[in-house]
Amino acid sequence: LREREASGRRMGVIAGAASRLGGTGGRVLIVDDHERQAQRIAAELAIEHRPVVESDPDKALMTARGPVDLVIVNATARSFDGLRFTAHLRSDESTRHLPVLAVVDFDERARLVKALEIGVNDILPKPIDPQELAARARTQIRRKRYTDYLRDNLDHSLELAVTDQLTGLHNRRYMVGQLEALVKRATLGGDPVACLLIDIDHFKKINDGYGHDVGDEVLREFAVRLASNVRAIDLPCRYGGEEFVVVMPDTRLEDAHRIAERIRLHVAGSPFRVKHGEELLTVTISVGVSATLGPSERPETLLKRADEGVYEAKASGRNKVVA
Ligand code: GH3
Ligand code: MG
Ligand code: MG
Ligand code: MG
Repeated sequence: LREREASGRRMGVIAGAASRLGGTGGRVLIVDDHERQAQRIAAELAIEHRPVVESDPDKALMTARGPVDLVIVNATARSFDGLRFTAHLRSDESTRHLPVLAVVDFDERARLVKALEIGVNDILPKPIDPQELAARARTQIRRKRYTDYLRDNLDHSLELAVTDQLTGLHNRRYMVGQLEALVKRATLGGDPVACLLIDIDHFKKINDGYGHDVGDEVLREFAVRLASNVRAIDLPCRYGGEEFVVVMPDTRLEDAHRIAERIRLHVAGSPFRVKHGEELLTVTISVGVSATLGPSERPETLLKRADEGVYEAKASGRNKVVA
């Protein structure tokens, strides 16, 4: 008990030290049923990190799903198999990236090799040397921070690559990729794909009359109305400028036509509020609709027929849907 009180006091001092270090400290989960060894590791790590000890592997797996930066597991625990525990960590999506240090006796070569094979990031040989523990833990946490940073950046870049920045809809590149896959599937005997091409009527007049910023506001408001009037499976995208495409999987021409009509009415039916509500603008759209016809269909031909629909809608007075 005295030992625990001492380490508790030490942790209190240390928590302050860790925060002064400006976040170089990490949360370390120590999975060990050997209490004395676990407390010794925890006390050493508390100088720099926030350690937590768990002797039950099931509880440890739950804890590992939370904010943890490093797992230290006793590979020769008595009441559970530390390597099986590591394999569990590796098989769970939310914990598979966690660095793992395995505490193992250096003489136990077979166990050591098994630990490395199972994918522990490093070995912590017994008897545990405090400085070695600190160095190995720090290295793993630093590496994790870096890979987390790279992963976040990659996610962000991937998101940017498929999103239209003005409206938040999918961009043209993403749309083309999805359309290619869906049309291919349709031509191989799969479900039909439909496509809407939407062009805002006299958009140039909005820009000329109210300014480019108001034009942008209209595009954003249109994107909101568009997204709220298609189904969850549909892909509303900004095709470029004031043109939009909706790719509709598993959809027949008649159904696409009906949805296009609903969008048209929802746009023309109530004016757009722009300039913080000061100005009300009536906006209309012309829509061309197409759907896959047969085995020779290509994404380009599908888009071309939708474009011909738009042309016809414009020629016959705008604010129309032509299939
Ligand atoms: P129509 O009814 O025949 O489609 O006429 P329109 O004026 O809509 O068509 P046009 O293609 O002549 O003009 C489209 C305009 O959209 C021209 C371009 O400056 C403007 N535009 C393109 N991208 C943007 C944008 O991101 N923001 C704004 N505000 N305007 C844009
Ligand atoms: Mg246009
Ligand atoms: Mg035009
Ligand atoms: Mg236009």
